[in-house]
Amino acid sequence: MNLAALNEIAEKMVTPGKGILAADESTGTIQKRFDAIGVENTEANRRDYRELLFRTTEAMREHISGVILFEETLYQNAADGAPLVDLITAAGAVPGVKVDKGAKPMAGFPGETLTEGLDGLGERLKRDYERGARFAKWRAVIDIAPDTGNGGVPTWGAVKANAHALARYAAVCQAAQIVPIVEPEVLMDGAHDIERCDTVTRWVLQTVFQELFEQRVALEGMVLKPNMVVCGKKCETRASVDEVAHRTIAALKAHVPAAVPGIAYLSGGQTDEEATAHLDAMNRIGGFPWKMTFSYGRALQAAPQKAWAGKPENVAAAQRAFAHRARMNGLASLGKWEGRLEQAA
Ligand code: 5MM
Repeated sequence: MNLAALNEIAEKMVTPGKGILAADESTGTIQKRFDAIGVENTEANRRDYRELLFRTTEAMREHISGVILFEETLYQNAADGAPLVDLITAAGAVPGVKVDKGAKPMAGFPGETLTEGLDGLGERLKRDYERGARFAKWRAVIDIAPDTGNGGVPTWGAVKANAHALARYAAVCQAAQIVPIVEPEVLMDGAHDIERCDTVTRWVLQTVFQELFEQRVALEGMVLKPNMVVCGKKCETRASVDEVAHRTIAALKAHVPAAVPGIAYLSGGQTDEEATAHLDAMNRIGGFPWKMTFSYGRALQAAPQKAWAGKPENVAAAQRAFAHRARMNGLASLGKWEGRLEQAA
């Protein structure tokens, strides 16, 4: 493993003013997104949609440091035959690939999942590297649910198993000269309050970094993709932007070592503007040892998907919508976003 080279890629992924586009929806997830805009989920439509994003030249060049691809997209060509991965590289962004095989029901732990995909991972990474991928992503999913006589969720067994799988994945990536994005996502589904999200997020982060240490993962050669500390979607009380920012920074400061080059948050179902405002507030507060940016899926793509609706005549409008969100989040990564910029657009 060449740690200096891994660190260089990780630093590039969290370049101030830029962030990561998570365009790695699996076929089932993109089906849901396409259903919402009346688009058939064919390989050609998936290609056309992603190609329009990657060809949003200025936004890609100015505000996107890396793109997480679904395996299909990594090996797919644009309509003119050029590998899609080349469009990303030409824009100066780093291509990456989601290598987990999804969160599957965890045997013995009703209501919880364990992310799978370690079998054959080293071999897949070799091919992915040859195709141009320089980082990978693995998402562990931790749900929060009340105690209904079963002790509640998450359980220690599920937290520990998911953290261990994340750490093994990260170790295999680094051995293949690929920077691992380590994504432990505490879901915001449910009615839990922000205090509960805070407690679970801290527990999960602590466990993940313990496992990363035990599995000899070099923290300088990875990027962390966590959730922010937020209220559950169905919680009756809402937390202010300031509270989310302060709690998230405090949780991370307590449980994430300073050797990690950067934090790239997931949006997790927040509205586009919430995700931007929270990131901006954290960067305005500052005083932490890592770069803090975005690795958003929905919060970057909801607007362009709606604008596109599968129609070639809407491509320019979709690209404008994507460019706008990329610029807003780029500013948020610098703590320079203002709500009035949204209205102006
Ligand atoms: C883009 O969505 C990613 C893939 O999800 P599936 O494996 O379920 O298809 C997802 O992992 C995403 O990268 C992260 O959750 C961040 O996306 P959001 O929408 O939460 O910002």
